[in-house]
Amino acid sequence: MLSNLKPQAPDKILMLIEEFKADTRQGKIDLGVGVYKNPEGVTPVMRAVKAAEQKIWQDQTTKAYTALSGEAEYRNAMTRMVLGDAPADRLASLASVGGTGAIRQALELARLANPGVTVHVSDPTWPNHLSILKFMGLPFTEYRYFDAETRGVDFEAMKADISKAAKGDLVLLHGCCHNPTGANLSADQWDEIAAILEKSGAIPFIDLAYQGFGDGLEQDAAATRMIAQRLPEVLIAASCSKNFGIYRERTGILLALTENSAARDMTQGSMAFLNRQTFSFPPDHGARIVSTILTDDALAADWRAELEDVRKGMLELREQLASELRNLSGSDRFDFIAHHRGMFSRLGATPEQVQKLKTDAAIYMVGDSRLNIAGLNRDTVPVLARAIVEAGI
Ligand code: PLP
Ligand code: TYF
Repeated sequence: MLSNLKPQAPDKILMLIEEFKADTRQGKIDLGVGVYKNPEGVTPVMRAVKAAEQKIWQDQTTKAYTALSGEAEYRNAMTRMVLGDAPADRLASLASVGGTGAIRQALELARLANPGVTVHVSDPTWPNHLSILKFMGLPFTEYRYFDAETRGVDFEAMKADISKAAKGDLVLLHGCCHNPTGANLSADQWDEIAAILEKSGAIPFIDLAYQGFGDGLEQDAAATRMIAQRLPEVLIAASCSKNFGIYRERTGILLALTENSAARDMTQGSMAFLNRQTFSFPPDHGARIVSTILTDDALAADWRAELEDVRKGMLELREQLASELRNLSGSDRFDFIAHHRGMFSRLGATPEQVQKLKTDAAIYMVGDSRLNIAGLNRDTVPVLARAIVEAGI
């Protein structure tokens, strides 16, 4: 049986990690996988996470099973973090295996409710969105998003394509910090998207993997909250991997806003069922870290302060890189780097130019010219800027 298996396409972002490790050159720079790194190149355990783990270690008296949907304390705390004052009578929630697990369960839920569901995704989007959709055999279509000229959003094209989504289709939107481009909608543009969805009856499915990495914890949730207020049905897949720095704990949540409380109860039951079919109880440790932090004023304040430092550090690097490139190139054509938000910016370089950066300068970024801003520090920004100009980008 197993000899019938065929090779699966590898994950190009994860392959870069191995390629980078194998490079023996001094001063090599890793701008590949989307993991936050401090100026020393370390992905730290956040202070509040350490403190929460200590508290859990001291206070926890059992490791018995929790609940299929995850602990209520975690789900309530995350609901508050993502949605603020959520319409609780319409809200179902499910602890998931990372943000990816929430995406998968959201798609499973949509398919359960509507077996022919079509999903609209941005062009480009996070490659795992596409690979999960293909694996599940769900029909999907891409809406135009990135303007290769300005490196911003091609909003007119996006609106035209999203207007084609039919009632009951899912429209997958990045809630903030678009991956891989770094280009995001303004608040007014979000309003226009909400109006289009209100009109068509297509259902927003928001992937929120970088809350707190863009304009701030509250600001990054603003679009999601506005959509949740306005649309009758909304799916939200949120990840705690980045903003709590607990990548390997696999902590995420699926939030589903339903039309009424009867639909909420049915949805909640279906979501618990989906967990049971997949892995039974969701992982608890990361979720408990998050709820311990969010329900303790001092820990929450310390976590928010550290997250703000992380966010501001990335913004400073953006400003520095844009300014170096302005000086070196004698033009403002790289200013988009300062306007982008989150960990990533898509440079708009050709695959050959990306390869040249790797070969000539030992600078690693994803083949589509996505770079991880957090892979830089004050000293490596000028190195990158020079290499970008030398590669003719
Ligand atoms: N969605 C996007 C756009 C992402 O970039 C990520 C990545 O890390 C995720 C979802 C899910 O992350 P995780 O499953 O590690 O929580
Ligand atoms: O886009 C990224 O780099 C992050 C991390 O299969 C990631 O989202 C990349 C690939 C993958 C899982 C996570």
